[in-house]
Amino acid sequence: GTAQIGVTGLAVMGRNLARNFARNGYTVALHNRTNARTRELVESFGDEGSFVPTESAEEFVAALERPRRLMIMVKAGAPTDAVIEEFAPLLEPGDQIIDGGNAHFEDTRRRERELRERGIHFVGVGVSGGEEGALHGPSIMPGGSPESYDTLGPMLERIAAKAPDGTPCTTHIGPDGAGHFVKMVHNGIEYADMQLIAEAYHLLRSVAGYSPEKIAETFREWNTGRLDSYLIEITAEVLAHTDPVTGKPFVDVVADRAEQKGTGRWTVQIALDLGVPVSGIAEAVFARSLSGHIDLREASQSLPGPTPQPLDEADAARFAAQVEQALYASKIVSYTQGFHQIRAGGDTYDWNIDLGSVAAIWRAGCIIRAAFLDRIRTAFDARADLPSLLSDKQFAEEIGAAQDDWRAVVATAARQGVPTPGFSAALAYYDALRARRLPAALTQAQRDFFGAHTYRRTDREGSFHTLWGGDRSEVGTG
Ligand code: NBP
Repeated sequence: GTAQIGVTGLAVMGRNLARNFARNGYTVALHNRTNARTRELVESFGDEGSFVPTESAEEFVAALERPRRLMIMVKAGAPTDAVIEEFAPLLEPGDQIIDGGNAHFEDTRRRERELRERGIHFVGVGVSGGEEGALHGPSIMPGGSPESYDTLGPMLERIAAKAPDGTPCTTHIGPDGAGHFVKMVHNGIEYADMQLIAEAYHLLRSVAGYSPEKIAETFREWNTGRLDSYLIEITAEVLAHTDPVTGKPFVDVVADRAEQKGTGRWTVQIALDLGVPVSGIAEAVFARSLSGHIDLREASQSLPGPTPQPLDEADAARFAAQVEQALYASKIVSYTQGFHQIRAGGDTYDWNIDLGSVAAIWRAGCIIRAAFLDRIRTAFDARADLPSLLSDKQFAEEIGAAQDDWRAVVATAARQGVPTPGFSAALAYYDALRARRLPAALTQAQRDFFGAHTYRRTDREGSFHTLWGGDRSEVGTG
């Protein structure tokens, strides 16, 4: 065969990735369970590059140059296993199966292990950027063996988005499931970013009394500063949009129930297993879940809240500026938590992930792309063992400068009855990390009281237990 890569699964993502490879000069073999999709692609876009359409698994495999690179872009889960089982027996040692779907990283670890025994490189690749990204340049997070990256990497670098400094938004993240793990956390951070933006909108609407158009203007302005990002940009576009049917602001005619596909939930589930406090991401997942509980919400409509206190124009403008500070500070916390999770995953699974490179490849192509990520890259590049993003001098200074306004916003939200779980959780995280002493001392003492779970002391080594049911003397077990 002559094709440098083959793509099977030609729905929106697979089709656009195949076109992206072809537009970059590669010969691309095409395959899809339903052959009509393959024919459609060639009819509509065949002149964009060199395609080899095929209609059977055998024909597809035969079209690939050796060692073969076969990319799967089908629905994650059972369909991915079915496709692997269909193709693996047709492959030879040294060939690569590349899974660009949204697989759970534990599935990727299992598949990599099983295929390694058969001599096949299984490369789990996180792809972010939606269908537009897939066509014009996504952010690509490949795992798998370093050998597989030697030949696949340059191809991914060609089709990936380019950061403002020109570097491709892809890098070898680490072995087996590392790429899908990092993609998962990317999506968790995306949930948190979106929740924080939603809270800022809610406050500007309910407390400052701004119209959606005025809020769109505010976001456009924020997008010229340190919050410059894709999500802020599209938020302004959504808020400025008028529903053509009713003539009302579009945001007012959309049902207020946020759905989810699962990567945010996975991030939180895995964070719980790893023992990493990702409270901002968790609140974002819970906020979507709460919005969907219509029955609960309807049953609660008559619960009392505070009397609204409208702001005059000058106070509203001052408040909006404070909301920008709160949003920025909370965003720093979300990324601090997300990168903590990536480090913890890397340590647990021996992936040796370079955090600066992760920030670097999120600068373009993906949904959370933002000017801010270049600063995160700089922070981790300067010090790979940075205990936390909050220990970076520049971020520490910025969050310190924002904290008065951040507190004022959270206090106003509480007083005015506007839910801000993201802002509030981020502030609580910040204050808990700052605290010299946490009430965890009391929690641990309680655990010793009812369960003899023992405690450590501040003044001596060892573990201790107080005879709570007896004379309350202390026994050392250290
Ligand atoms: P879908 O997730 O909707 O999957 C449709 C494709 O899967 C079709 O090609 C379909 O073939 C194939 N397929 C299914 Br379903 N079951 C199959 C089976 N048992 N055997 C063989 N093929 C099967 O497509 P998508 O939205 O293009 O997404 C592809 C992957 O990329 C997913 O894993 C998704 O999570 C991931 N992803 C999506 C985005 C995005 O923005 N949409 C972004 C990043 C990653 P058929 O044509 O014969 O039905």
